[in-house]
Amino acid sequence: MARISIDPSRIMTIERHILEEQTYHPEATGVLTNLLYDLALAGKVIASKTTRAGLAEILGRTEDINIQGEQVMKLDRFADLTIFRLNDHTGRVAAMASEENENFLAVPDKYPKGKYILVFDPLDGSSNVDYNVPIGTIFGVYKRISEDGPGTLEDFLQPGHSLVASGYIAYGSSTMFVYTAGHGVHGFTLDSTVGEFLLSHPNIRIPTPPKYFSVNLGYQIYWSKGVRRYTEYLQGHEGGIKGLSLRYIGTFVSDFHRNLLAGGVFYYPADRRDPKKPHGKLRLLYECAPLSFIAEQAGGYASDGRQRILDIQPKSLHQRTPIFVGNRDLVEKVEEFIRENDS
Ligand code: P6P
Repeated sequence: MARISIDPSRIMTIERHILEEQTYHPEATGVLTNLLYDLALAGKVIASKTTRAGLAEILGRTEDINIQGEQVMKLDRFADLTIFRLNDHTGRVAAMASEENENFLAVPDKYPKGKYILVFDPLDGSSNVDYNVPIGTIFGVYKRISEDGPGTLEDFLQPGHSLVASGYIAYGSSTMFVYTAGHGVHGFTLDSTVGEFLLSHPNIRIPTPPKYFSVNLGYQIYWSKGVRRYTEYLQGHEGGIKGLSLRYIGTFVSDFHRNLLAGGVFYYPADRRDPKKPHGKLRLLYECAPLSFIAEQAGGYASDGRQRILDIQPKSLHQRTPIFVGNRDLVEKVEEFIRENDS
């Protein structure tokens, strides 16, 4: 039988990779490195539950309704608590904010406060849990702007271009941890036999030509004229692009991840269905900005249709924004359609 020679030096764990990344930051003290380790650990813990949701009595809904007006899934709650508890005592963060909590989460008085701010969507796509559809976790890390002591609301209201790191964990056919610390995008796949995330996708760049477009066509009649025209362009009408396939899972992380690796554009535009949500459904702080940082680090671009997502100055924790993200030329094209067709 042919011998399989594995060069152990080629096995790059996420811990070793993050440590090497740290060399890009001479001023680094290792705190961000350790914060990213903690998030990778949270990913392993959450992954261990998502693959057994049906067996671990964490399938289904709690009685709670979150700030978004959505029913909280048991796995949502588990993921939210896991990330909070892995980070509340380490002295690396000054405060945290998550989709599941109306106000930001203070670090308990008894624990030291650190220099970073952590924002996260603990379980993106959780409404899909009961149907065995892939789900994910999204996170973003900022440096605090308040001096010291407990974090403040202003620490969170920073534009995405101030992010020092961001990433996501995709719980699908395999569990992947994808992150950037400002020097490219790197993907790791969980080898559950050894419990390690191993480097599987170094230096991810969004490929061209793109293969997919991802949008919920069910809402097409509610979109602006510019977005409807753009969608026809993507479908090949009148001089549009030929050959794009439509893929839409209904989990932002999963749709984003596929387009990151295969090329494509994901969009969740503003629509006129719900006057209470004139800016679409997805949240700026802990969904759109972190993934937009990833997209730009991989050579792509993200816009709300008129401006760069990473330049938007947040005004509140749960602020929503329309988003178009993926290959730069595809995203710049929608800005053109919106300029030409929408007031
Ligand atoms: P719709 C999941 O509920 C989510 O927040 C994102 O992960 C996903 O992209 C979007 O909503 C799907 O929304 O309205 O198409 O079901």
